[in-house]
Amino acid sequence: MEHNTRAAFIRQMLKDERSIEPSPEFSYKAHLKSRQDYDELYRRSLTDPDAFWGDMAERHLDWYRSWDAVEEYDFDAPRPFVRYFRGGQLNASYNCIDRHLDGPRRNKAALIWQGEPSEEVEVFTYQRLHREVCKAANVLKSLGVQRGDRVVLYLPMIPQLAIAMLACARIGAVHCVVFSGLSAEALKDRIDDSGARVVVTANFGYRSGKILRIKGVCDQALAECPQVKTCLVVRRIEKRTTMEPERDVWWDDLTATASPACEPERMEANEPLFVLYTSGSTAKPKGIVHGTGGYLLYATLTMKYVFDLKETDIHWCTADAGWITGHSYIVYGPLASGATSLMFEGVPNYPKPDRFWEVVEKFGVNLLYTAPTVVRSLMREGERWTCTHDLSSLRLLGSVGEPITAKAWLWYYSAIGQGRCPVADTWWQTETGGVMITTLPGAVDMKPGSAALPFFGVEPKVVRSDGTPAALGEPGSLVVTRPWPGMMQGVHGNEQAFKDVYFPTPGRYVTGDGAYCDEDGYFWITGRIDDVINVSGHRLGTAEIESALVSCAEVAEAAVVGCPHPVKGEGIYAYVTLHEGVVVSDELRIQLASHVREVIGPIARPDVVHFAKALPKTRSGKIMRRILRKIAAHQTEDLCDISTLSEPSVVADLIRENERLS
Ligand code: 6R9
Repeated sequence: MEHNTRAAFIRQMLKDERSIEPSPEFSYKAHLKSRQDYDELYRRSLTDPDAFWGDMAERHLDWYRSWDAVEEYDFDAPRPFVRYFRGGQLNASYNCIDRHLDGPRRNKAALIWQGEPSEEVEVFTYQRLHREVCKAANVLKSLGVQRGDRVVLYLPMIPQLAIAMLACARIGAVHCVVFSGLSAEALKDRIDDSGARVVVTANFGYRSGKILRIKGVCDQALAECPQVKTCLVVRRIEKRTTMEPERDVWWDDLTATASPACEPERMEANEPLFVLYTSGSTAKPKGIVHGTGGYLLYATLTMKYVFDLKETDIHWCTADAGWITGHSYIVYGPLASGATSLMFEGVPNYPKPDRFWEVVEKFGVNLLYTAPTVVRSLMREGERWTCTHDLSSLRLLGSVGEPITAKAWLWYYSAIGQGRCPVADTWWQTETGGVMITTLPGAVDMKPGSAALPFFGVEPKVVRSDGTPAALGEPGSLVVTRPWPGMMQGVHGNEQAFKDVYFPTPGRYVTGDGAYCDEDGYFWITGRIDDVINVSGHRLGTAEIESALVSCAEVAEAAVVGCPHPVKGEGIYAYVTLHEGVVVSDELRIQLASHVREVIGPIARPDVVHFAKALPKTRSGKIMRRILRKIAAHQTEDLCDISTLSEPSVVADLIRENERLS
């Protein structure tokens, strides 16, 4: 589609608000070919979940021992729980690797790694991956790691991250991947909370042409974690690295002599596969625990149906493996399916804004799964970056991480997909393990901006604050009324949080997102309704940022809210009151923003630091965030009811300062 035709198409579509049918060519070859196919399976998944999941688990995974019960749960109990395939035994690494070695997949590329430097490419066939994972597993064992032990992986997007995850899975250890962009303090908190004694890291990493001191950050964290006895260091870049002789060992040295054979542990289906930390409405990030059997089945099935995965596809999920999207759709989903997964170390706009399209062309990528923030930023760069590349290999486009506007959706569909590829918007969370709401490609019509319909077994509902069902089109809180196999099993070391955060009212899992449902049963996600902000698809708890701010001596009180941002989706807007006598200055503004960056990581750096004389509070002393959000978004005409404010003049001051800042 030429630029002008496309611009007209987008304008027209935005006006018409029409839905788009999948192309007949796509549907003809898809796993699900029609709405009827979807309806049928969806109905079966709800009417007889035991038969449905049992059948799927037999067909899609290899088990050492079958299960005694398929689905058991209680959302109402004082200690809610969920279990799948009780008594069943399997190993995730066996399912991701070994079982593909007997047939033609043996020499198929499992993982293709593209480093940030264009010339750095590595291909791991299933056979090679098996060897590398076994060696790493034996190394972990030699360091004393046992079944059930947690291992923290603080690694950039290099193959050793996937290898280390699978090595943990192989020996029954629980990996806790910490995104390598997080700070030393954030890493330290996670190491402490996880109880890990072994940490795996890399000496350096690349980002946008710069060298990151990953080991340096890790050292800083480990200085305060005396319980960590060993740090295994991957040599990502040949460069002088300080090693702590008592603690640090090189990955290369140990794997070089390790045996390439390691028998996988037989894990009960509900033994934990991993813990992944995520932000919530509390200051402390929560370690989300996922089990083995249910999670792996859910990742595998969603991989197949949501991405319409075919044997010959090259699947590229552009997320970092340090987040759930990478866990499920770079590592576990694709590999358990015997697919080829592309792992990319770089960023979309370095060295030029066509890096993604260059990678798509270079490897002939078929399935591309990325985030709206990437789509928006590349849309801004204009089409001169896309039109010079051959994107004809693309078959399907996916989106995840935050709501995608109809405009960005239509650009993605028409400029990248050339109107040929279905776009699967996929709504889900760290807690849900895999995709929950999506347009099953090929089967159902797409509505730009809507995440569409529930995946098999998922029963979402929109409810009002009193718990009653919302009417069609009425926004409310998105809840899920029954379990699904990818569902989290708990919060690491904090049983109470599992109940308090996710089951505040009995009987339903609360997502923290707002949504409404239209007359066709399509879900439209409106964003978080709790104290979480979504910056470029990264979840940040406002409480976490506030606690970083108040840890500065100058700060008396802080309130952080999200504000609209053209590229990041949401930006971070921090209201700060200072102690008596502290002088307001731009230096202090920068100092506070940098402090948050230090404490949490670069993604958490506030976009705006607003010094306020006072914050708007209710008479009972609660900060009125609703008002702060409106001021940050310049929506001051409709501040609604401020009658409960203890000091109404505070608001006028805030509005004045906000206008000055913008
Ligand atoms: C997979 C992932 C989860 C939060 C979630 C929601 C937002 C994710 C979305 C979306 C609208 C989509 N979110 N996908 N909102 N449409 N397609 O991103 O997990 O990092 O835990 O974030 O992201 O607000 O609650 P996680």
